[in-house]
Order: sequence, then C-alpha cells, then structure tokens
Amino acid sequence: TCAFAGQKKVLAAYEEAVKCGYSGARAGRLHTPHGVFDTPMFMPVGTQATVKAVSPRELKEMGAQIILSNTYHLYLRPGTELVAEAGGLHRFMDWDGGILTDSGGFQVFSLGPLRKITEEGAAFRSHIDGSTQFLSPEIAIKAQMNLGADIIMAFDECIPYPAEYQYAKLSTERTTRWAERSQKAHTRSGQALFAIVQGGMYQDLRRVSANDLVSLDFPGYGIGGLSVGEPKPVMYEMLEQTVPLLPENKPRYLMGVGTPDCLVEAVRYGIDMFDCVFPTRVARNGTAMTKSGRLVVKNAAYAKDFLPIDENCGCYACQNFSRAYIRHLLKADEIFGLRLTTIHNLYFLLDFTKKMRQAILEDRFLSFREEFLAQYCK
Ligand code: PRF
Ligand code: ZN
Repeated sequence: TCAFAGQKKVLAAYEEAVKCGYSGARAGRLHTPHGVFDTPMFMPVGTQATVKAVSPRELKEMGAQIILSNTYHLYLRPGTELVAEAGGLHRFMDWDGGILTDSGGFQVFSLGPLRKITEEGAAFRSHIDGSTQFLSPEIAIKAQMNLGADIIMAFDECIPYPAEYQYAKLSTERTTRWAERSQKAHTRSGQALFAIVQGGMYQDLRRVSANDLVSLDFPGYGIGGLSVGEPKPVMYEMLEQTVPLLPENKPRYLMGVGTPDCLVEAVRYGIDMFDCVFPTRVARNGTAMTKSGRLVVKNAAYAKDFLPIDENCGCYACQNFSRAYIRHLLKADEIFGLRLTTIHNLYFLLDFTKKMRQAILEDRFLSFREEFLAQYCK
C-alpha cells in the first residue's frame, strides 16, 4: 500500500522501494497530483507543449509517465497566461500524466551572446522575433505557476564550459540566491518546486551549492550545468561529489542527460530522474538507438534489410515495420519515417529505465550495468 495515502500535502514525495547494496542506485516512486511514477525515470522532452512528432496517446502507449516542457518557449509563444486561460498545460496539450517544466535558465544560457545576466535576472533577445525579453526568478516562477506543471524548477544559470573559477563561484552563489527568490515567489499549491545545483566543474563549488540548497529545504533537487561539453569522467566526478550531499528521502534529477551509457552511470551515483532531447532529436535525423549503439537507418546497408530496427523491441515501429521500409520513408522525406524512429527511440529509452529499475529491485544492478556497457560501448 502507498506510504503517502492521505498525505495530500506531500508533493513530489519520493518513496524508496529498494537501494542497491553495492552502489548509490535506487528504485522508488515519485508521488505527484497526476500519478505515482516509477524511478529511475526518463522524461521525454515536449519543449513547445508537444513531444515532437508523437501524440499524447502514443506517449502513453510507449510507457511515458511524465514529460518535460519549457517555460522559455511557452513564455514567448503562445504566452503562459494563454495556457492558464486554456485550463493549464495538462488540459491545453491533453496530457493527463505528469509534467515537469524547466525554468528557462538553461534556454537563456543557450542563446549565448544574446543574453545579459545581472543580479536581477537575465535579459535576452527572443529567438522568434528578436524582441528584448527579461526573465527573473519571480517571472519564471509566475510563468510556471500559470503553466501548472506538477514539478517546476528554480531559475538558475547554467555555467558555460569551460569557465574561470571566479566566474563559476559568483554565478553559483547567485543561482543559490535566485533559488531562494524562486522559493519566496512560489505560492501555488499542488506543485513542487525543485532547486538546481550548479558549481561548474569545481568540486568545492558543487559541494557548497548542494549544501546551501539543501539547507533551504526544497522537495527535490536538480543537478544542472553538466553535459555541457565536459569529458564524461568529469561529469561522473561531479556526480560523485554532489549526489551524496543530497537528502536520501528526496528525488534527484540530472538535467539534460539522456544517452543510455550516461543514464546507467548516473543511476549508479543515485540519480532518479532524467530528461533529454537526444532520443527525439537523433530520431528526426534518421538514427535509431539500440543496445549496441546507434543504428543509422538511412544507411545504404539497410536498403534491403527486412528485419525491424531491433528484433527484441516491443515498440509499434519494430512490431510492424522493417528497416528497409523506414529507410525508404526517410529517404523520401515522408513524415511517417520520423514518427517511427521517434516512437522507437522513446520506447527504447523508457524501456531501458524500466530494465535498470528491475535490476535494482532484483539486486543485480552492477552486473546489469557491466553487461550493458560491454555491449553498448564495444
Ligand atoms: N539548468 C536548467 N535546465 C537545464 C540545465 C541546467 O543547468 C541543463 C544542463 N545540462 C539541462 N537543462 N534550468
Ligand atoms: Zn522499436
């Protein structure tokens, strides 16, 4: 039975099922107003209130429980007030599962020279019409209260890589002040606000960031500023330094990471949640994800290959269509080709998180990890 039954006020409460005895890996459940979701979890990215190329019905069928959407994009277009008027993001896009919205801090950072960051917030040029825009912790939180996601994120700055120590220190301290302002500005009930750990690639800054944010007592923690161009071992080192400082009874979310090898390593350090455009983006590029790495369906080698992308995959694409057919669609620029590779990739990654969870529950996570990496990285 549910440990949180009747505890309506506990938002995004993390309920642990099993902790791996030999690593930080854990399997649990996340309780939200739109359902109870299994962890480790992967959240497909629906930047503009749609996961590109697939319907909410298809997402459900693939096993998606919670998706991510972006405040930055919806703030600029169609506007978060409009989404509120439509009845909130769940109703607007007809998705009744979980939704997490990112705060916009990362998208503003991605604009590069178009942005200017001050203590108050970030001024930037809209990528749509070039107009001058401004986001602050208060504005980003108000926008996310309008959208009405189950989980929202504090406004942060994702530090570019590489960055000087002094800049990383000032930025990290400011992100902590912004987290405090985000917390004060957040007044909507039925919605959990997570803080975001930063610190660049500096172990001491990561530790200070984690400790300061933990003392502010958020219901969950994002780890930001990773997978921004640094070597993978550096990212793993940052996780090793940071994750143990976060409360065991709260969810930990590694932002913007979504390749299976990074997922299995991050889970080993104790991460519960992920999002990434990787599976959907490479799918639209004609690339399928498999347990032995990427399969470029467009390659001539598959012209007469009548096997599915992956013979062991249970997705709609693999159950019904061949590599040769999907390759033909992609070569002919048919929209359905991109839909099929997207369906496969999301199914693959969602299924991968289920397999990790099962391995943790059955106390064989480390051997699962080794077997997976041996095949994936060969
Ligand atoms: N901050 C926010 N969103 C993010 C990131 C971050 O640092 C990242 C970094 N990988 C992805 N998405 N707010
Ligand atoms: Zn498939």
